[in-house]
Amino acid sequence: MNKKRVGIIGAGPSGLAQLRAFEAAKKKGEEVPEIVCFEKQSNWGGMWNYSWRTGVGKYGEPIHGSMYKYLWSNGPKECLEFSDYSFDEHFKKTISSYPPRPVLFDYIQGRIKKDNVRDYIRFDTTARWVSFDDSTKKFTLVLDDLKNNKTYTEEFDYLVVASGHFSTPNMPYFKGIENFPGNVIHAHDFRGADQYKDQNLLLIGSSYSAEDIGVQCYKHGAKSVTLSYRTNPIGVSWPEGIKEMPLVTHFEDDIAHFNNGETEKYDAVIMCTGYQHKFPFLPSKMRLKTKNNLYPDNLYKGVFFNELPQLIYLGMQDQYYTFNMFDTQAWMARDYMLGKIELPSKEERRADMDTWLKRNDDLGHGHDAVDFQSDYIKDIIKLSDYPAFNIDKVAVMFKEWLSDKEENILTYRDKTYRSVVTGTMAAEHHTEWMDEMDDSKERYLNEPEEEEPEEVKMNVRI
Ligand code: FAD
Ligand code: NA7
Repeated sequence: MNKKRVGIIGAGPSGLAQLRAFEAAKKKGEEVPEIVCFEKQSNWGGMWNYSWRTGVGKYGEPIHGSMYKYLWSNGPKECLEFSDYSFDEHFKKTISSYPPRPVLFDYIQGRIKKDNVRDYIRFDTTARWVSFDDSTKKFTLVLDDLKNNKTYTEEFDYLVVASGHFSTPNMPYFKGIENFPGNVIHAHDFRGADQYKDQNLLLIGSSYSAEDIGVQCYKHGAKSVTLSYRTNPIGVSWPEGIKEMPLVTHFEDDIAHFNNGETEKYDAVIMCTGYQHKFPFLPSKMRLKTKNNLYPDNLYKGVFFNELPQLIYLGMQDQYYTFNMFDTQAWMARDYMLGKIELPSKEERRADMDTWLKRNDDLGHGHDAVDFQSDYIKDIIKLSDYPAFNIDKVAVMFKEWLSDKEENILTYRDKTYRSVVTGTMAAEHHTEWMDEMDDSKERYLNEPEEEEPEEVKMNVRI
């Protein structure tokens, strides 16, 4: 009999989790299907694979990356640690709770390099279109080999969509913005705070991007930062130089008008207005249609597309948990594809989703939302052999993280947390985050040499 075939779109943390899940089964002697992962970039890591480019890449594909220079983890690393590959195992030393992007990228790669899964990935290959044949129950993928400028098709029994959902900007229009004389971009194209030094900046939005880009620009020398909110302000106690204002109504040249009647002049605008779930390679009936929230509708157990469970989506929820959630999803999805998990009827799946959707509708912010996602992970982790980790303790850490940010948005990254995987307490970083202008892995992992005292230097000169 022919082996079943699994196609994975995307080699970011979610797609890599799927590859790792199959490798784990293989190591236990289980027979696994033939797997091919398609990645439109030249390397793995998804968002964590930093791109200095904006707009399009060297083959004319839209740039996927939304991360920027000086990006540091925005939550404690202890909340995302792989439970089968600890930070201690990777770095062989104790590191702080909030590493910069290159350090987390290194960690992601460390686990996957242990297995020879790179061979499963076809880089520089974009999934262009998907169709499903109801009689053969197979997917046909139209793929573009970008390097060789060639289109070809392949058939799969299961399709895993791991293409991420923080890449296609949601870019609202505000009257008069077309005449704004300064720079107007979306957070997706923000590549670092340097260029905003000495500027008066307006950021529209009041979630993670607005918070972090605002703080980054403040840290790197912006003259002032205003965050404009539509529904709720972020509401932490901001330092002098950052403030929150209600929503912009319109612009007159470089002047923004706010809906409380106030006006202010700005040098640049950054839309921190979130992202669209965008799947240009999927026909409407297979496409997940959702806003960014903790329980997108039509995904049973958060991953199986209810109309067609052979179509699996990973990492499509808004995220408190990241790497460890993608893992629990990927392990469960693997066991379904291996025939070890049988799904209930479509109606039963609908009823299960409805229960979660109802709870999601009634959710408050903060702690409630953390508990919701923790319960979701508890619900699915029991379906596979993904190594258990103390989810309740991670939930407590998330809640402390929320309080740390409220207490001081500039210093929360100096706090340390204890790993639920190894029990190790994180080290304090050698430099306080507000004084740390270098986000390189080398600088992060090595204690900087102490500056010679001034009198020694003077002696040398004499
Ligand atoms: P992605 O990382 O987006 O990877 C998707 C992959 O699919 C990409 O490699 C892409 O090239 C590929 N792809 C897309 N379409 C196609 C196609 N048609 N054909 C082939 N390949 C395709 N999480 C944290 O835990 N901590 C943080 O501090 C943090 N900070 C963040 C900051 C920013 C600015 C953003 C945008 C996100 C941040 N996140 C953070 C969340 C982050 O999205 C996740 O950590 C993680 O990257 C999601 O993994 P993913 O694999 O689902 O998606
Ligand atoms: P989010 O978390 O989806 O937040 C989007 C924000 O944009 C949110 O505050 C929205 O306000 C706001 N928004 C959306 N549309 C508008 C309009 N039209 N006008 C004003 N404000 C608007 O996206 P982020 O980019 O912050 O975070 C995504 C990921 O990137 C996250 O995982 C981080 O780790 C990094 P609302 O509250 O809906 O009124």
